Amino acid sequence: MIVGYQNNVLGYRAGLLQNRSVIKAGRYAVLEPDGLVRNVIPGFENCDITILGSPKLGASFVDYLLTIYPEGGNLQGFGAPGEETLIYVIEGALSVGTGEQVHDLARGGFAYCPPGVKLFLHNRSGVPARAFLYKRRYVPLEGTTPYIVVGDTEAMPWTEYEGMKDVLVKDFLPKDMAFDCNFHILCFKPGASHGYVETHVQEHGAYCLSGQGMYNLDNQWFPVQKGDYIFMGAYCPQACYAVGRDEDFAYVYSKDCNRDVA
Ligand code: UGY
Ligand code: MN
Repeated sequence: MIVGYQNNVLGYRAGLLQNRSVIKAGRYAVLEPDGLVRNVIPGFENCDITILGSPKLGASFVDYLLTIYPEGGNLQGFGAPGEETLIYVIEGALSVGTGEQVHDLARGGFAYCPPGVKLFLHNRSGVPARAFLYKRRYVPLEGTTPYIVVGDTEAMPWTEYEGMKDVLVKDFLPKDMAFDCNFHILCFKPGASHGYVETHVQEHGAYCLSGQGMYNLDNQWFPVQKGDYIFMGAYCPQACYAVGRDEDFAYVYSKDCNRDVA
């Protein structure tokens, strides 16, 4: 009886000590919010900050998830020499400095800083804010210079993604060869899907903003939902469809672009 009882307790614990996160380093990863831990990163004060995608996973970039408490942020400036950075506000409001200029960003707002321009973050709103942060070593292109871009994705119109009426996209950065990456929001109406399984050299780090979907990564299917992070490495086959009737499945993601492979 006692052994049986212990087995039940162990079985119960094993059931609890399990989540949906999957790691295939270099290929793909799904990180669900349960199990994410706080990291301590120089320069960030009064924040919960978690490193998501990183070179340790096979990414050429680093993605972070941030909760910035009142008066918290990064007042020293983020972005080492040669690095580009981008912040996207998921929830709440943030004062964001791009070098000398300060912008008040609300949900959906973003700021891109090219190398040499530091990104300053300060939550002056009195309530916590949540944000998705990115950095990557910029790949220069002779004759071009990337520049600061600040925008509001909530005010941007949707456009059809690859001619599909039920898959919509917003692009953050201008079409300009100076940029070696871009950010997008991709939105799948209930039941909508990619038109084919993409297989490409570019990498993605994606944060799910709403809804639920099934994601094909390297020809295995995974359930994903709002709050999950997905890393897709170079050449990782990828496609998804939205699940549910009421809510769109949408994610914000990065994609390298406009450069040859060294
Ligand atoms: O832009 C893209 O490559 C995008 N459609 N990929 C993706 O959603 N997995
Ligand atoms: Mn893709």
